[in-house]
Amino acid sequence: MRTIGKSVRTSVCGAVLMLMVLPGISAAAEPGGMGGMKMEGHDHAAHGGHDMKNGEKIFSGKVGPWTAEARLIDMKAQMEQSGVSAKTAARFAGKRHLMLFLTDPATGKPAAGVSGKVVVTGPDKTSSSKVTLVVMGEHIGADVGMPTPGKYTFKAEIESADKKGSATFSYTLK
Ligand SMILES: [Cu+2]
Repeated sequence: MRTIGKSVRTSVCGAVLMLMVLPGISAAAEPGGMGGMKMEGHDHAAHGGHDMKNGEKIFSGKVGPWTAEARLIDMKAQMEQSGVSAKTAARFAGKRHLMLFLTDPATGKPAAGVSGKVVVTGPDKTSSSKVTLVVMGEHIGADVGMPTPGKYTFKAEIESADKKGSATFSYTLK
């Protein structure tokens, strides 16, 4: 914990990753704590640099009226690059940060006021989880657990005040 310092904050996605993951870490250190990752209500837009298109593109196409691109960031690799200790980086093993960039095709600008949910189904197909995508500057995103290799399917449902759309895409984790 103490090794998480300024170096993390200067990394591209680091500031936000930290804030998202820290509650989980501290809770895990306390017996009986909930390891949940509550993200609602957090001001992700305040963290600059998070919108750089890093990570791996896993989808591009239409989602309802929007042009969309989905990217996945390997959080452990990201942490390693940021110079934290191997022990700290190891806490992020099996976690990916999912980002969805939605653009208004008429203006080419990031769509405003969008939110969404994604159902992630893992390789065993018997378990799925639902994550809420929260606004993080120019994208909406969430952390997803992808602990085992295989094919993951993402079913995204996106909406704004008067529009909605959905898309399904998949990613094979090696
Ligand atoms: Cu994000």
